Amino acid sequence: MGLTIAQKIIKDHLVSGEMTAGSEIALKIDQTLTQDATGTMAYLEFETMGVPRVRTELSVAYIDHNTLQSGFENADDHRFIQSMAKKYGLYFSRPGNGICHQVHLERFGKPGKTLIGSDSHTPTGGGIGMLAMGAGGLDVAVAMGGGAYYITMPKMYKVNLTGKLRDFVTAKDVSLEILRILSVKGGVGAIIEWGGEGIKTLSVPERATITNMGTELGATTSIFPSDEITKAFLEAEGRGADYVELSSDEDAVYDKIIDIDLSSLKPMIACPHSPDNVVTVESLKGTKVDQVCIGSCTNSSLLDMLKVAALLKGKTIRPEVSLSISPGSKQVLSMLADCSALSDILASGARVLECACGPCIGMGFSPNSAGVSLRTFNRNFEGRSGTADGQVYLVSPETAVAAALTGEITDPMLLGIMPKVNMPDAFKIDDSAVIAPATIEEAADLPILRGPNIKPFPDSAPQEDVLTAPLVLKVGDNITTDHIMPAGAKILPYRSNIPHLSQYCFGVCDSTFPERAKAAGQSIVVGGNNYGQGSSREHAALVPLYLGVRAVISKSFARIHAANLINAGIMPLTFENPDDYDRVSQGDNLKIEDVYAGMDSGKMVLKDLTNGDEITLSCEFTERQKAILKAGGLLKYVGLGNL
Ligand code: MIC
Ligand code: SF4
Repeated sequence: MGLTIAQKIIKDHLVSGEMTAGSEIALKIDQTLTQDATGTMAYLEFETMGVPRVRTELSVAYIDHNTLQSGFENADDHRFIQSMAKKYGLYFSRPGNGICHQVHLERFGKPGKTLIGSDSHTPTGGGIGMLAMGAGGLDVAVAMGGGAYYITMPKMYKVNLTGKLRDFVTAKDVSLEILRILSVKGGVGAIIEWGGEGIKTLSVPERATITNMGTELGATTSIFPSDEITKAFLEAEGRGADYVELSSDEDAVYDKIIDIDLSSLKPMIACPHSPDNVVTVESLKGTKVDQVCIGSCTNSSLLDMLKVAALLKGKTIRPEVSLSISPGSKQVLSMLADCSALSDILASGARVLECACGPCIGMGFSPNSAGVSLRTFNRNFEGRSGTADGQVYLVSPETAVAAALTGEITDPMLLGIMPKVNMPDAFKIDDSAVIAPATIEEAADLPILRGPNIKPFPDSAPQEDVLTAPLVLKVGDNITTDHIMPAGAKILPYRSNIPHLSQYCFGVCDSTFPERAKAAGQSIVVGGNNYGQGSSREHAALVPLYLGVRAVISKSFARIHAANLINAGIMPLTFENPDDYDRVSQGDNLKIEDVYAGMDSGKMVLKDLTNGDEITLSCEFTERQKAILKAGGLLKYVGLGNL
């Protein structure tokens, strides 16, 4: 039987396990990346492992999220990460150099290699045929230390593209269309391979937009073949030597095949507050728009920005609309400045922000009260923009420009003729904002620079055989990590200060949760389907751990979050019968006996001491996961000699 692209890379990197969907596999990791919002914690964790230097082929520490420095905290964290990078053998991408995924694609990614990153949009690398996955900071720390990365062997899905996109219909619309078809949980447990004749019409930045947004499907990752288009991109980056050809076998077998005819697609838009709440742009025409943001790791490539500049050229945006543009990298910004594109953008009335995540993570540029904001980003979760009642819609750069020019949601096809924009034959290469690590000899004497905002991380306790605890919070379906541990400019500076962060935990759902959880000592949280979707932030597990949460019971979990809970020593359990979700109420006292036997049999009995009900729970822990939970989390497990 033939292999898919992902199966080929997995086979080449398999450390242990069977390549059958559903079994646990361990992979050798070639490259890692971190960003600053998850990086500080990841490097603190790495430090405790006592490994003198990273053991990957390449590890890069990016600063791109926490770039507003309204106090000492973020600046201190940047210095800490820079000092760690220098000492432990990592490349350091300075603030201003760009968004991790964009820069990694431009300068470091290699087809056929494995990459994990402490950011859920790491699958962007799949645009050049990498097996690139988002992971919790602790998993990235272990990989930096030379340990394997453990995942469940995914199912294989294939999307076959035919035809060619019409002008004003873009890769972003392809992403929104697949979200409309599959929903935010449609990719859980799967790797999505993109193929068919239609992919020959998509450039690397367009492919990367698609693999980036595969994260919103809940997929383990997404991947394109590495072909002549990949080769041309790498050559234009001066990295032709990194090219290897990669394709699936003709007789590769897929668990699901979806066909999309690119020529039939229309401009699409995701409505508040979920990326799969997708309709055509046309159907919302006339909706007034207050703000437009262009950028993020989804749509900030040179190609995107050149198209935006060409559409804005000679025009001015509506007075009632505020437009921000964040180029994805220094390379992009500098090339925009070298041609007249940057002047065209500025002349239109846009505000050019730095090359960073910015508004995407609520790091500035929050919309006005109840403001309608059209963004070329990948997430529109409630409150994420920093304005609690902000109404965020996700669109392509073309649709974003149409709204900025007209003041309302407008089908970009009405803009007339799409100016021709070409990818350059050669990108401008200037790696001066990437700082190389010290040599092993120099490294020994280098200090680590720690600011006062860095507090010890929470101590986890081994799971005991009996758990008795109140149900302190019951939430519904599709709870995101932005619900569990909100981000934004005010909170993000405390990513290395869990006690401070804890007061905001579940703030979007119930601001009284932290106090209640603390008072309970230890507690249980109950959720619906797809609990923990969205980001890779391990803070969504570490902060509940700090507040005493010992188990989360849900109808189903998102992949990275379930792993983060186990890494933190918290049990993710599911209702065997999803309808049993209705049989427990917030405030009930719950008890699980024989936890260890349950871990072995895959079933536990939940007793509701308040209403007398007994409910069967499922858990499918691997031997390693059981050992991690019994040790009190991954850090302790690693401390027992299990790197
Ligand atoms: C996001 O887009 O939600 C983030 C911010 O990039 C996160 C990481 C984080 O919370 O620091 C992600 O996607 O993993
Ligand atoms: Fe940054 Fe937004 Fe991309 Fe997350 S989704 S990495 S916050 S640009």
